[in-house]
Amino acid sequence: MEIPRELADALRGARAVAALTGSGVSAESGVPTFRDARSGLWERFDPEELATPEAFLRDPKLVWEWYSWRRGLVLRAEPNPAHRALAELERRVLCFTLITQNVDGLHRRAGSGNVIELHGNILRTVCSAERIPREPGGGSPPRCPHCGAPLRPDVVWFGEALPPGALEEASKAARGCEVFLCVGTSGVVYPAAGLPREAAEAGALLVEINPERTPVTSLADFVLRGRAGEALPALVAAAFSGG
Ligand code: BV8
Repeated sequence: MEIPRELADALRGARAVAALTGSGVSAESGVPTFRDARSGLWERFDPEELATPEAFLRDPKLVWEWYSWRRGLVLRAEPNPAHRALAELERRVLCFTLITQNVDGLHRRAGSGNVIELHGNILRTVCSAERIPREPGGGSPPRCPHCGAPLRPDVVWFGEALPPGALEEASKAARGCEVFLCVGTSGVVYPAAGLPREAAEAGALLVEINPERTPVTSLADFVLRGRAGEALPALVAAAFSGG
């Protein structure tokens, strides 16, 4: 993939860089994107319906099993070149912040350190009554050993607040960076989807990496129209290896 020289030079010269990732970054690891997480027996369910407190209250077993299916996919997945390129970028840039909407933990497994998980992590389980981490036992869903309430995945559902401080930290990184990469997200879920505009309005160079157009496209200074697993390694090579 051809990387504009101006973009490569800007990335190499940046003191602070931030990246917002969505499930498109994990697509090449075999983890279905959020809005595609309805394949197979989950075909007839709408992820936006299942990822809600109401769905869990109505049918905890169904929601728990959907997450167990997704957790299984994540545990079998490996970080792909997109995740690894972002971990490399963190090693190359003085101040790098990775803001992810993904709940699969693949950025940390690829070696990224400064990761803000805006929507939690599917591999952690909490008591649904206290939101305190608990080890899942058997059953579907398993019960909290202390209060008996059903356990739930430690993710942010629609209508729920983001983890305390996460959005403030992400917003600070967006406003303080010179280059903001928006990778593999449809840009429709707020408040995360507001970060690219916030970065651009604060003067950052905004780059979108996505095979498709999104609401971010019209704001972007550069658009790399392709897969993250191809574009990100090409971008890092062009900026830091003279590639
Ligand atoms: C909140 C965790 C308030 C769970 C998720 C009306 C207008 C505006 C906002 C709202 C509204 N009504 C309600 C809201 C708020 C709502 C919202 O934004 N709704 C949307 C749908 C309109 N937001 C919330 O509810 C948030 N909370 O506002 O709280 C509050 C405050 C105080 C106190 C109480 C309450 C919480 C939102 C978090 C929801 N949880 N996930 C789980 O995963 O099960 S969001 C979910 O969507 C995932 O985390 C996912 O990351 C996120 C965004 O989706 P994407 O990652 O972008 O994935 P998607 O499939 O959409 O797109 C994939 C993209 O990848 C595509 O563009 C594709 O082209 C691209 N792609 C594919 N392959 C590749 C690729 N790109 C690169 N390379 C590839 N190979």
